[in-house]
Amino acid sequence: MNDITFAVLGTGGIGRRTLDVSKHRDDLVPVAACDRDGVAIDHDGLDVDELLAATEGNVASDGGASAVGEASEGTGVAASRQAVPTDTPIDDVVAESDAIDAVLIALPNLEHDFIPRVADRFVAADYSGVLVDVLKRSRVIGMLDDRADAFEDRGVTFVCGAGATPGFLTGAAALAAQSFVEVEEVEIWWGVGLESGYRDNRGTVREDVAHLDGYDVETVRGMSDDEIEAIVDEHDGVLEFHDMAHADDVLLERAGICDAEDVTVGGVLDLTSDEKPTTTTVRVTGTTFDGARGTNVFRLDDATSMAANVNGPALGYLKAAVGRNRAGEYGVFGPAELMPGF
Ligand code: IKT
Repeated sequence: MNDITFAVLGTGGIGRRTLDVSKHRDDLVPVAACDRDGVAIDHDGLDVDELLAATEGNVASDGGASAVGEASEGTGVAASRQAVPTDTPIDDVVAESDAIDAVLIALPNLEHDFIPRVADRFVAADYSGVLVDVLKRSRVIGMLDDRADAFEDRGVTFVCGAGATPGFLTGAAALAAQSFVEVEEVEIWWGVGLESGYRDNRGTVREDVAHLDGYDVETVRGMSDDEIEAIVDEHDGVLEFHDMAHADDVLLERAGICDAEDVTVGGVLDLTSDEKPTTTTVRVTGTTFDGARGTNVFRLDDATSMAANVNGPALGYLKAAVGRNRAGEYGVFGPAELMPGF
């Protein structure tokens, strides 16, 4: 495959880390990055080390799961010598998108339709390339499906939910299901250890706290850092989640693997240690053509970090989508329909 030029919208945990991880692949050329106050564009390839160093310490360092990074006023991307301050960062990238193969949308979904509306701006500018998001919530998938015709008309290949869950682990479930003619249950169970605690991982922790009983995205958005920290302290720094409303269920159903109601997502987040509090596993139970009932298990090594397990797959899905796009396949794809190719 020819080199892939890509842009990153947002330089929170995922934006920064995908830029960093992309340095390990010569065929991935980051050409644009932005946050709410600045944009850096270089079609020959950004100097990622300079960009990350210039912005270091300005954002929560959460290595993986959240697109949210809290840049202090005037100190984000614009601090890089490759960047300029701007009030219109996304439009600035859209204006250059003719020369960009893929765009990773690593922005918080501020309003529930924020990311679909970002996609609209690329479509309106006649962009024909790849868009990738790392969203967790199911309702956004439907909004993207509503836009499938527009994507197909323009030549856009959109991959939604391309992180770990949904993402890598959804894809693993789809693969593990291949032994079975009937899938009964898919259980995704993750473990993440982040000793640096809440203040360094605000985006990720907030996103997860919203899944605890009695909380949702809106209530958590209105909570102060002290309030979130109080919840973390109440749990002695170890939060356990069950039946998380992650889009793995609808993404597996749309790929024809099983019914959404047969999928559960849960896990443990330990903010007191870098060790995973539990091994990340995907268990797929089903029946084979010859009548055996079994459970196929996909397991991540405890040594692999959340940052590795979110950002490698995000770039892997981006590369796979560029392959599809170059082959003329457009529309909306989930992580159970493509094999990531980092
Ligand atoms: C996500 O970003 O996909 C969700 C986060 C879980 C990541 C799982 C990583 C597994 C591992 O590294 O073993 C969490 C729900 N915020």
